[in-house]
Amino acid sequence: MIVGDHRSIFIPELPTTRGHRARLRGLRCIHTHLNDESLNEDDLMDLVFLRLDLMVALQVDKHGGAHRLLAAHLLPENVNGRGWVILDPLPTHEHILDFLQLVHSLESEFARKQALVVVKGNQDRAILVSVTTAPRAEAEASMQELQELARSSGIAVADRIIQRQQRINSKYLLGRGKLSELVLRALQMGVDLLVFDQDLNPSQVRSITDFTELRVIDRTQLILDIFAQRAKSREGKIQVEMAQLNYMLPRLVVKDDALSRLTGGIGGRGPGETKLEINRRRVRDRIARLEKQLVQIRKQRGQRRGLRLRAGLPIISIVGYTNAGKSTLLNALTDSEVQVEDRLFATLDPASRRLRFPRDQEAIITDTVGFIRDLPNDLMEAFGATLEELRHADLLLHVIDLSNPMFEEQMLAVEAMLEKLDLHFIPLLRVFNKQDLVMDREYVQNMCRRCGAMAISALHRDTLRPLVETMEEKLAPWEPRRERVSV
Ligand SMILES: Nc1nc2c(ncn2[C@@H]2O[C@H](COP(=O)(O)OP(=O)(O)OP(=O)(O)O)[C@@H](O)[C@H]2O)c(=O)[nH]1
Ligand SMILES: [Mg+2]
Repeated sequence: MIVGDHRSIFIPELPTTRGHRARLRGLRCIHTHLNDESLNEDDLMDLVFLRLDLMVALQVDKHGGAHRLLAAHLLPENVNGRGWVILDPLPTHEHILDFLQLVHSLESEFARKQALVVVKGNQDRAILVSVTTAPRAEAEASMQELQELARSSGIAVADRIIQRQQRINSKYLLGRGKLSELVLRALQMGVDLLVFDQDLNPSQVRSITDFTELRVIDRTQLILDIFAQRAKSREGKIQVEMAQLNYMLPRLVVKDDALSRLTGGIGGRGPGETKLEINRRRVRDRIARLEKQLVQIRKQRGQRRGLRLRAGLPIISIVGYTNAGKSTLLNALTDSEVQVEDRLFATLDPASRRLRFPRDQEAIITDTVGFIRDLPNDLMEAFGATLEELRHADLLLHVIDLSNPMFEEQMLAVEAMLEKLDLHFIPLLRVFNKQDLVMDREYVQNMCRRCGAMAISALHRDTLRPLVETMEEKLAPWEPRRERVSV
């Protein structure tokens, strides 16, 4: 029971009686309207944002008696572009609506519609959202990649929404109207997670979580989540946790419950073992502790690398966009069985193998973590050390997935990143992979000529011979550098 004044009432945080964020809340709001006013915009917004079972306004006459009842409820499916319906006004003295029956049938209709989104087990389901000023084609391509990222992290994608805007508001990413449509869509699809293609700043997160209980994450958090799931080595795990904490730190000003949703991430997985009620100081302490451990681990790795370098062999590093086929190529070249998967960031921990060339020359060949466009800065720093290994390479094999429509963008993104890492002085060989998926031979040859690349198919070893020969040629004048021997 809430008492307000003649203009408004203040609705506090409400309990969720039916226990799930993707269901109606189990509460009706019944309130009075003076001046014969009908259900207004605010009433309908409350209906949506609070997921009420029913919004009822009682019109009160000048003697204080209720005489008409106005009611609205949500719909499992939009009708004429609207996700709610206002029932015909009812005189209060009449025997009215069987509310329980109404909400019961509504709920089962919602459940039926939600079941249309196919999920495995208790997989998270999400709506992907892009709010962007980019041209449609670019926004679509980026959305496609976001979908791949979601799939790789084990999220079922219920819907994708691209909202193109003239200008992005740095405070509110979406207006209240748009946001209410999104929240309703989420309810209709049984979704309680929104994944944004754009990185959200703290006030944008708040402008959404202030209105809805949906969990909200952005592309960076999604990438971090994939890394968290896939990191196997101790070093990898520490690096990911550090990146997550660093990402979270400036966002800790967000109000508490929004925070727990923000940091709750996907499926309630927080960063590492860390509890959700962490405060900033504890986060900083934790980061400091992890940094110390990292230094320790890297010292040991430095020694290992020393051993390998002393073997006096040239080093070839395979680099490239994630899912380009780097690990597959390493396997094919060296007869190994490094894990290969059709998902983004299958490889996190670099693997090294020996490679013997036909003319008896030998080399060390290493697989690396995949690159991605706009790699989150926190991760970039965290993985800087892994990529540090690349500094010792004598040759970079840049593997590019020629069958991906965005291959040129991906190629340039990787090479820009190499430049940022100051690695552009190392000889680089562009390799167009997955040529078997490109039907047009002439196109392949043209592209090779244009980009100075060699076409292969890592799945078909017979296509690798020219590549192996070229690699050997490029390494032919190789001699151990003095610093190597002295490591
Ligand atoms: N058709 C075809 N598929 C390929 C080829 N090379 C790799 N693939 C497939 O592409 C997918 C990704 O291969 P990976 O070797 O895991 O790619 P990666 O570059 O190591 O990826 P990350 O480690 O995730 O960055 C797998 O499903 C491979 O089977 C190829 O030449 N042709
Ligand atoms: Mg790999």
